[in-house]
Amino acid sequence: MDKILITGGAGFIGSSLANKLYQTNKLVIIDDLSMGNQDNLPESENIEFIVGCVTDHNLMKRVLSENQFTYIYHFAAIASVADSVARPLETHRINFDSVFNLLELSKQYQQGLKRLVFASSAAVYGDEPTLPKKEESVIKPLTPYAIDKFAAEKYVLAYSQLYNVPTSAVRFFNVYGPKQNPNSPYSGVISIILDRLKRKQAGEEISFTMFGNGEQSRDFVYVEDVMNALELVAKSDKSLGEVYNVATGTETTLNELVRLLSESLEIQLPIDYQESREGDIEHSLADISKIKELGFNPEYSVGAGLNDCIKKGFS
Ligand code: UD2
Repeated sequence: MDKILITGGAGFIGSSLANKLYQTNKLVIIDDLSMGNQDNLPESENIEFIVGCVTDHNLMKRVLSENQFTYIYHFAAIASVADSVARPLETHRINFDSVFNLLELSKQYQQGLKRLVFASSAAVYGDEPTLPKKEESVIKPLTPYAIDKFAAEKYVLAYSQLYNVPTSAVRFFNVYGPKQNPNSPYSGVISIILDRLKRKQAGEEISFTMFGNGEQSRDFVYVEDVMNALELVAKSDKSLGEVYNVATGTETTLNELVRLLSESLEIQLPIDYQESREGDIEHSLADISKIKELGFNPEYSVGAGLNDCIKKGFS
């Protein structure tokens, strides 16, 4: 059995990966439960769950020096761009320093490591309007979140070149799926719409707040497809020292999302239109030809992914 470290493993993407891997691997999961939830994880003797923060050097040193991992997935982060603007220093400690520390500890202690995969973000492209985004498109990080993700990503890839720590990075676009926490105003928009629909169905007087006219679009990628992308990136020789967009290469407007969900559930969700959010990007779309070269082929259209969410979350 491989031993795998997942930081942020009680969060949305980390716990989805843990659920996929735990039956055939030994997992060590570190999460400070700031956004994650231990209930996202199954009870299993294959999972060692550590409540702690990736900024705790002593904890990380103990974990990295006492275990030999085959794969490391680093998802722990302040995941909200707005939060990073409010708390730049703390964001930097969590989203940058922890990565640097992990790289150093991996260099020192992880001689058998096959791959460290770092979760970066489409935020690194900023608001430069040319679409679709290729990995080598103009980078324009505009917020502490994006700056730290980009800097960390660069270090991650440089450690592969300079010190033979086997690394790869992924730039997630808008990932959605069951287990996504809808409780922050900066939660993923699909989790928020699903939450409002659920509450409306339960009889609550509730509306969805649309920031802008709903014609903004995103490249929404279903978490099941993200799991396949992560496996390909972690296991391919070609991906060593490389960064990949993780998306579907298709764009969907918010209006389209609301329409698809309302039709599937036969619920009319009242929309409360508000001013656009400051700094909101109008359109975001990935070019996924690079990850397709590894064999990636997204299986879920937005309609199929949303139906799967409904099946899993509305039972
Ligand atoms: C996503 C990522 C973010 C960062 C960014 C990079 C998520 C959850 N966030 O932010 O971490 O990587 O991409 O560009 O994936 N909206 C509403 N009503 C709501 C909530 C959102 O209208 O209640 C709008 C929002 O103004 C935006 C769109 O929905 O136009 C998508 O918002 P989001 O927060 O899901 O994701 P995004 O693209 O801002």
